Amino acid sequence: MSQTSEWTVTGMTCAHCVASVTEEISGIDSVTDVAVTLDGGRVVVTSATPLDRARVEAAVTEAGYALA
Ligand SMILES: [Cu+2]
Repeated sequence: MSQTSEWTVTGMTCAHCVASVTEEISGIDSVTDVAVTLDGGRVVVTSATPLDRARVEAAVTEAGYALA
């Protein structure tokens, strides 16, 4: 059964930012879908198991952005 979690990412300004965040979060183990909305920085992540904030934060930081 998949889990959905919502996060807010700050610092994204264009489609390139969205692509970077999507790519990094997609690389987290168990993540099956990532939907990023540039306006507002809303990120909805679908994963096979619950995600730790720390793992999402690490991916977002790796992409060059910050988790609110
Ligand atoms: Cu950008």
